[in-house]
Amino acid sequence: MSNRTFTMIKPDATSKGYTGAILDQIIKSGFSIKALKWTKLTTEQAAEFYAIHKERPFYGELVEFMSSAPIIAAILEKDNAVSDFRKLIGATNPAQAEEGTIRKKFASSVGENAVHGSDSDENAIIEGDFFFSKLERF
Ligand code: FUP
Repeated sequence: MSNRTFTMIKPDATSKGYTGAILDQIIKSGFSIKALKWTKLTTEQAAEFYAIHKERPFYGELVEFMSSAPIIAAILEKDNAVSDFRKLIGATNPAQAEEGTIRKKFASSVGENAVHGSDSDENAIIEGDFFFSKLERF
């Protein structure tokens, strides 16, 4: 079990000014930041990042949304990081997310759901490597 996960604060949340509050909740929940970047994905980069969902009906919308405004990308560290972070963010659909979770507080729909959290240790590594070089993580 790895102690690192990868997250993005998505365009809906950065546009609404939730970046600081979300980072604050992440840090107060015991995660430490090992890499952090404010950037904006091109449609090509968003398409590559979400290539695993290529066949899903929402893929085009997802790629367009994820490249519509700046995002925060980060690598986070904590014991049991992947699973604890998924608990902290809540269900993909904010309507089903538990009270107090980041998606319950800051997300508006299943598409515009404020944050991404890796779903496995393997994907956490792949996703972190997508955004960060060795020189950018500590
Ligand atoms: P999650 O792992 O919770 O981010 O959710 P998924 O891997 O199932 O979905 C990845 C992203 O696709 C979600 F963050 C938002 C988007 N999505 C939609 O836009 N519509 C859907 O019906 C399901 C997911």
